[in-house]
Formats: sequence, structure tokens, C-alpha cells
Amino acid sequence: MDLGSGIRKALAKITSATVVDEKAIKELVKELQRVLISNDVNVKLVFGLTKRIEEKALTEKQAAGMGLREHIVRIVYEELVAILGEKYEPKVAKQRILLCGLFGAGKTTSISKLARFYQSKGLKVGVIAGDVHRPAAIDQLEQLAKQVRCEFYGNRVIKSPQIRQLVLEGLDKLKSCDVIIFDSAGRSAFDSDLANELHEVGEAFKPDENFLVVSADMGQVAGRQAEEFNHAVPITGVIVTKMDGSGKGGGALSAVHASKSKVAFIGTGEKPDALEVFDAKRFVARLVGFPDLEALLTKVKEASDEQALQKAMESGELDYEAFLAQMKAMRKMGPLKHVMQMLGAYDLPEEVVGKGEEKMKSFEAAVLSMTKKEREDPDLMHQKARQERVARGSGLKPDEVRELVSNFDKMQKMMKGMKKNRGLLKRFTKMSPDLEKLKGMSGFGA
Ligand SMILES: Nc1nc2c(ncn2[C@@H]2O[C@H](COP(=O)(O)OP(=O)(O)OP(=O)(O)O)[C@@H](O)[C@H]2O)c(=O)[nH]1
Ligand SMILES: [Mg+2]
Repeated sequence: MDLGSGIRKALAKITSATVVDEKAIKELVKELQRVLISNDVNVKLVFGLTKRIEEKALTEKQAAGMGLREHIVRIVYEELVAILGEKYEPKVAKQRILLCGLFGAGKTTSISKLARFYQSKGLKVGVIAGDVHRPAAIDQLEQLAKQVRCEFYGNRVIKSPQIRQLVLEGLDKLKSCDVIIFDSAGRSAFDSDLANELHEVGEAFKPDENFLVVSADMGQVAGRQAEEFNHAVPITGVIVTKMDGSGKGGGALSAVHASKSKVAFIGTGEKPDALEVFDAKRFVARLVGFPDLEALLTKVKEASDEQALQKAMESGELDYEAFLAQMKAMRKMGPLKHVMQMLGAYDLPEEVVGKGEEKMKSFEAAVLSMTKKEREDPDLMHQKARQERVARGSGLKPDEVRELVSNFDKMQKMMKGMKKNRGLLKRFTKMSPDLEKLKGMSGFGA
């Protein structure tokens, strides 16, 4: 299972649990462990992470206005972000960038991506073909440079011992460029030859950024590699490529972060525009399927509301809380009347169906002015004194509250009718697009 759907599934356990207790939290943690380890995240990291999640979920007090589910989802989210790293802030300025890495890691491809990235920031970019071991590598970079329209310097005569000369010539030829990127040769493994060559290039080139390129499918080994390279030439950032095709991306990113290197960019495809500035928050948000933490928490809240609704639908017992949730959910489905008619319910009170937003707002205000007891025991609201009190509290006219109460009664009656009609109920639950979306998209409620 890929990391995203694994995490969504784990979170769904909590967001759809009837009770969120220690046992539910332990289960969530276990599920997270399983999915992270199967995505090649280092075991020690995983246990540290899940231990913190468990501790915080059990001891930390949730913020005001936040439900327990949201609280836990927030903790999970933040801890995932914490093991993946931070946000890289690329310098938009004149600079020299050296790329290094093992064979096939994606160095040359990443250079074309970086060229395009810095060009899009208004900088003039030039690249130096430094893979003097293979003429084909020089051709590859030349072609890519043409494709992204940046300056190129290569010399097919110079060999490894004169690499210093190549660097100096390149710098000279490209001196009109703001950003100069050097493509170094790969090796099948990290060895002293590679270290020496990089060292020499570094001396002559004097890079501002030294990016190590690693492939995501390396998983947690990426961390060890970052350490090795760091000894030879201090790495300022890591580019993790092939995030699009690997189930080990999470392992690679977390290992790089644990090795004290920063992930700077991620490569997400072969084309020159498949590059992203790395931002752990954005990365996690996308994994769980929401643009940011706030959007995720909103969804969790809705999911809890809709659970109240679904429970009411199943039991046929309606109270004011569930009624409110139901109105909200139905509103999202489009004209309520049409929806209900398609389902075979023609006798829905026009007053409930017809008036939209305004009615909802006054209804919500009225329900919020009810006591907990009144919400759970709707019959209490037949008492005139209570209706008047709620009217004062919600700023409505007593007549309006009376109307709401009577609409509620009609709805309640209909629900009881629906309970007898099992088929209708089933169809309705099936049709609710929000419940379905929730199941399909995010794994919640699944
Ligand atoms: N799907 C995918 N493929 C990538 C990505 N980055 C690189 N590749 C592919 O990986 C292969 C190797 O890429 P190169 O850029 O040639 O790698 P390199 O590190 O320069 O290789 P050497 O110079 O031989 O050491 C190519 O087929 C690229 O198209 C990526 O982010 N996603
Ligand atoms: Mg190359």
C-alpha cells in the first residue's frame, strides 16, 4: 500500500471510530507503524514518531473548539511533517551550483529542471558538462540545455586529470550567466576516485550550493549516502528524484532529514518542469489528500458531523443535533427536493425544502440556543416557555421558532417512515455524495 493511502486508512480508523479512547489511539499508532515501515522509513524513526504521537494524543490537551479527532489528526500530521524535514528556501540570486550523485540518480535531468526553475525566476542560467568520462553524457546535457534554452559549455577533449581546467574554462565562457550549474560524473558506488574528483571540482568551482542527487527508490539508504558525500564535499541540499515512481519516497526523505541534510527539491517526472521546491508540510498535506492542515481538519469535523447524521439515518431516531448535520449535508447535495424525489420521497414538507440558506442560519441559531437536554429530547421543545427562551437567545421571533419545531417534527416523522422503508434508506445512504467522497477520496469513514 502506498504511503498516502496507508496514512489515510490509519487516520480513518480514528475519524470513524465510535469512541476515541486509548485503545483506538494504540490501533492508529500500530497502523501507522506498519505503513511507514513498509514504505522503508527507518524503524527507529518510526518508533520515535509513533511514541510521540501516542504520548501527545493521550496527554496533550486539545485546543479550544477542537474535537478529539481533530486533535489527534493534527498531532499525526505535525509529527509526520517533523520527520520529513522543513521547507527549502531557494536563493534567487547569482550563484554556482554543483550536482553530484551516483550513476543514474538523475543528476543531468535535474540540471535541466534547475535551469528551468532559476530561469523562471528571471535569472540567466548556464550549465557545464563535467562528466568527462562519457562523451554521451556531454551530448545529453547539451541536448537538454537546448531544450530549456540555457547556455551550455562542454569540452570533449579534456579528461579527468584536467578537470580543473574544464571548470575554469566553463566559468569563463559562462560569465554572463547568473546561475552556473556543474554536472559531475556519477559512479556505481561512492569511492575515493569520486571523492577526489569532486574535491578538485569543488576547489576550482567554489559552489554556493552543492546538491546531492539521490533516487527515491533508494529509500532509507539515501540517508547513509548523504552522510558519505557530506564527508567528501559538504552537501548543502539533497534533490530526491523519481518521487513519481517509487514507494520509498517517504523513506528517502525522512532518512535524508535524519542525516542532518536538507531536502531541497524533489523530482516528480522526467520532464524539465517536473521539479518541486521541497516543503514538508505541503508534502504531507498532499499525501493525506488535502491542500493543508486546515482543510484536513475541516474534513474531519464534517466527517464527525456526518457520522451523527448517518447514525440518525440508521436508527430512524432524529434529534436536533442530527437534524442540523443532516440539513448541512443535504444542502451540499443540491436541491433537496429533487434528491428526495429521486429517492422516492415525495411528501417532504415544502417549508423544509424550499427555503435555503436563511432558514438554515436561523435554524442553526435556534439549535445553538437550546440546552443539551433539549437537543437530545426534541419533545421538550413543544413547550411554549422553552420556545420563547430559544427565540430570545437566537434573536428569532417566537413564531419562527415554532415553525422550526414543527418542521422538525415533520422531518422526524419522515425519518421514522424511512426506517420502515429499508430500501429507501439504503439508497439514500448510498447516494449521499459527501459520504461517498469521504470514503473514496480520503479514506475517512471507509
Ligand atoms: N520518473 C522519473 N524519472 C527520472 C527523474 N529524474 C531522472 N529520471 C530518469 O532517470 C534516468 C537517469 O537520469 P540522468 O539524469 O541521466 O541521471 P544521472 O545521474 O545524470 O546519470 P549518470 O550521469 O549516468 O550518472 C533517466 O532516464 C531520467 O529520465 C524523475 O524525477 N522521475
Ligand atoms: Mg548524468
